Amino acid sequence: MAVTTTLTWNEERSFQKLLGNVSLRLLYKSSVHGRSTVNMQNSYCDQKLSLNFEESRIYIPRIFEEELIVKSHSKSTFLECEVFRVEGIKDEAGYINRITRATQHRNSLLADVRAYSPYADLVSEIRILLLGPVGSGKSSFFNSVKSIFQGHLTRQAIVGSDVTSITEQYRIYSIKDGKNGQSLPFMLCDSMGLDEKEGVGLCVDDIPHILKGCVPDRYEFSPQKPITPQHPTFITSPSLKDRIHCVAYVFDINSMDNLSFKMMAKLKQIQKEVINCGVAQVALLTKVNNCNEVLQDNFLKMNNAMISQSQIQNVNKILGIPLSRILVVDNYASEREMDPVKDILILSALKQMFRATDDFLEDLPLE
Ligand SMILES: Nc1nc2c(ncn2[C@@H]2O[C@H](COP(=O)(O)OP(=O)(O)O)[C@@H](O)[C@H]2O)c(=O)[nH]1
Ligand SMILES: [Mg+2]
Repeated sequence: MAVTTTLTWNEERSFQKLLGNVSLRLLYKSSVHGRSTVNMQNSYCDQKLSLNFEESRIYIPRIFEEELIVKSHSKSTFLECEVFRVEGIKDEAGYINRITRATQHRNSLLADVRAYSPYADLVSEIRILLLGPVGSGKSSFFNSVKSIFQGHLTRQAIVGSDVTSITEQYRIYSIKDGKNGQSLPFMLCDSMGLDEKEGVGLCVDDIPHILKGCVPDRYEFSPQKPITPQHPTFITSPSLKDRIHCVAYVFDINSMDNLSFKMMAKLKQIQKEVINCGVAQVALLTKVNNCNEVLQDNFLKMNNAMISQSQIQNVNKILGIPLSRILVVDNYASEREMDPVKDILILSALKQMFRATDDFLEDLPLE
């Protein structure tokens, strides 16, 4: 009689989905095949996955714990142990079709971004300033964009929210297309995070100087002391190319519903400076965890359900930014591989930033 799994139909489906819609073949079942470690290892498992059985306890070598994303505390016991072989991606429910279409769409967006040239060639590279609370994903957004153009995951900017990884330097990042390629027509400016407390985080008085292009790359922010024209590296007569052309307010989408009153007040204060400078504005919501459901089937538009989410409505209300300029992404954080659907959101966000910037450039008074 064929040996069958103890998983319910639903459990098996979610297991398959978790592994990327694979098909699974049951190779071993402890209640049928016994608990002989040697037997199981020799017959079924490659050397990498060596599970040891002793009195129904499962031991996973420490070095594989991380890879398998499990914690095998020495006390874990099991009722049944089943070993499956992953037999490739299942050609069902349009899975392959969807990935193929996502990859095609990603590639066409990538071509659009590569081909961008700022309005009327007024500048060769536009500058996009990332502004937002500490931990909202500003540095990760830069890393994600860079990863897409490098073709593999990179982590140039330090990320994280412990004291040592908080961005304190102003960084103006230029990104190359491929390892030895040309610089792309945009730069991402990563700033120190905002804090609701006065005298902590990026200083509001620094904002106009950043926007006008007076603050140099690698300037060390000092939360209680804004930069002044007396600073030795202050750029006294910046030109259009040195200016910020677009501000992206970056928020963790999950924290949007409980932004403190003080943080909102600070944001308003900052936005006043941005509006005074006439710079383009977009909002970038990060840490969207249902990346796959965010886009409609053709990948071209966001799902209406997504648009009506309260977090997006909130940004629209607080900052008055139109819905089409509220962009959602899921940055590369702890992934091991690139994902075309993540790339689609990141590249679409960049494209919208370019559109906003072009509107700003077109609107500049003729000089
Ligand atoms: N899951 C997920 N994690 C993110 C995302 N963006 C950032 N993170 C994580 O959030 C933390 C703070 O990110 P970081 O880029 O340093 O934020 P910053 O202070 O705004 O520069 C890090 O641990 C990141 O790995 C995202 O879109 N999705
Ligand atoms: Mg940072």
